[in-house]
Amino acid sequence: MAVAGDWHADTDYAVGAIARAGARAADVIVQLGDFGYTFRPAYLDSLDAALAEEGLVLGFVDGNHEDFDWLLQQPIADDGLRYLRERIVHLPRGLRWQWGQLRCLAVGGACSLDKILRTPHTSWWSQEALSADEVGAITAAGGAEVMFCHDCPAGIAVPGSARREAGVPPDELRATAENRDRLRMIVDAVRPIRLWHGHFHQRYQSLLDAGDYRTVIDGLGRNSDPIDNNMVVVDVAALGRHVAVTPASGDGRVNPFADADAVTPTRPLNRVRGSRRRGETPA
Ligand SMILES: [Mn+2]
Repeated sequence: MAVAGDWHADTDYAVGAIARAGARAADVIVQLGDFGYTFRPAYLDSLDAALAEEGLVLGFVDGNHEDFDWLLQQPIADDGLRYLRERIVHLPRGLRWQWGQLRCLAVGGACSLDKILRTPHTSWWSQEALSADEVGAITAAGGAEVMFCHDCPAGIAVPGSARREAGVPPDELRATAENRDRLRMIVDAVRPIRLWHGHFHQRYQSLLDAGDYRTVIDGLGRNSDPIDNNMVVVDVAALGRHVAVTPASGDGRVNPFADADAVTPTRPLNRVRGSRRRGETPA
């Protein structure tokens, strides 16, 4: 699968990303929100045509910059998806599905830091934030191995936060923190091994070590970033073997050299076991 960060309704960038996902032999694209903004028909049509060209389907979680008044009016089909086009589906908050052995969960939403500059129902929508009801329903529905989100759960220091939050009114910082707290409550209940998110427009990877579970967190960049910062292509079958979630041998420390998946040695190392290919590469 290809996983892509924010596109902000940027047709050229999104079409380029879809072509890149096709060239990388991805079978499906999961986009992490700030996908459509006002969902212009021309944007959706262009992406649908590009997806058809590559034989791909795209599912997106909602971000914060989406016209929720329109999006949430679109019907949900029997399979739980909102079909905006033949090959473009919205993954509603709390949607669960299974790919191979992996149980997957979509949790969109985040709070806008620039709300003060925006107009309700025109460029800002209150439905952007996770509600307590949504948190309750999702946490009650059990575990999953993989989560696709727009926001990042509390407890992770996303690079660039100080710059991003400079000058933001305290009320909005509080709302932002509350949404991240709510997402963390979901993560504590779901205990995924991997979580991808957008929203912060930063490509980075971090480990959420909650003591009794660990989650590898991947943040992805935005449109206008180099494509490798916006999109990664991941071998779904190899997801459970990430070096940071695979129990390390012996003392329990995470040591890349203790796992043959993590390195391609130029000369034999006595701990290399077999020749498994590392399952994940940058886009
Ligand atoms: Mn964004």
